[in-house]
Amino acid sequence: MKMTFRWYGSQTDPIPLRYVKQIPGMSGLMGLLDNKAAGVDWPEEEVRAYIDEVHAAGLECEVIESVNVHEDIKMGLPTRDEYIANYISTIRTLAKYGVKVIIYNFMPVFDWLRTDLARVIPEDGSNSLYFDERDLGEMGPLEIVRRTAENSGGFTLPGWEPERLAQLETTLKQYEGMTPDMLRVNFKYFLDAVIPVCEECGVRMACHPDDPAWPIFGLPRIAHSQDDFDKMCALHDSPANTVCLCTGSLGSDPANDIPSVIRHFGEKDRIGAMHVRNIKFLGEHHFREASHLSASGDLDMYAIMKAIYDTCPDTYIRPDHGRMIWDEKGRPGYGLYDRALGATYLNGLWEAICRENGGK
Ligand code: DNO
Repeated sequence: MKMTFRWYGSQTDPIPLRYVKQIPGMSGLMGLLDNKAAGVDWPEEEVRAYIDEVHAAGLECEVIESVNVHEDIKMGLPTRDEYIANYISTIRTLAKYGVKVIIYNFMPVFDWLRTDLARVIPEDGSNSLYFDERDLGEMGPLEIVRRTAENSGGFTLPGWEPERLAQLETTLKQYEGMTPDMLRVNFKYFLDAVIPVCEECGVRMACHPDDPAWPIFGLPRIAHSQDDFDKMCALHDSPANTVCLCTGSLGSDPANDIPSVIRHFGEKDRIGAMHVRNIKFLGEHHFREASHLSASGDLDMYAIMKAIYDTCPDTYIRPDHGRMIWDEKGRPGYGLYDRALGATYLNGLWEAICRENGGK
């Protein structure tokens, strides 16, 4: 297992890379260029500059996240070929600089969605990302976008590129009538184009689950259960077509038994990377994010780490969203302190599991 950390680049991430390096056991990053609109070809000089900076800090950069898929690809419009060509060019550039896994998603319009980015946890005064479907109904898509932008503290948020969301009304209309199976046909078209390139240059695509793990605003969603990911793997069967198994996104639906889903895809060698975090269920389609500790939420982090150990021990993982603690001001979900605590806790579980099983 390689422990990594998400970092947004020195332009917009207030966390210096040396702080990341100082977290015990941190091997490298799950990086991103957070100023790239979906569909653009990532310029080689920018990729090189980002990765050089990471290497100079003594960290690896073998995983890149949020190479976002243009809506025209998801909608299957004729213009998709141009965006797929850009995507392929970006894959080749990233591979050239040592990237082994690319994390992306195939969610129409919205990447992840919350109804509150800083809900206070009454027990200890910290705050975390929160979702209540009842609030969503009252707000509607335009209001939720407005609020999310307003409450982001001035930080860019992954998957919330202003260029894409500016088209929101039009895009939502274009998706009307699209069924999950129709979206899957477009997904296959994309995978058939990019996976052979990945095979050729030694990269694995890792698809992030829908977050939360059910359809929203009537949009089709096709990545929120084991069955969905089985279908995704079958669309283009290849070791380069993998899952980014995000425990918190899939785990927002209690019907997804996360350790068992990890075992299922780990045994088939279809886990490209893992995002590991815990959540606390508050009711039907209602949850908040918790500290990584099992006792703080409803996911069994020991069972999760044990499933990784047993079935995909060489995967990349990162602590996912943290709470805001100790009065830190930072990007919602991506402060330093709670993610560092999370990484340390997960490393502790890992050491214990290795020892119990005769390893180091
Ligand atoms: C949210 C993240 C996602 C994820 C993308 C990958 O915090 O986990 O933005 O990186 O869905 O495309």
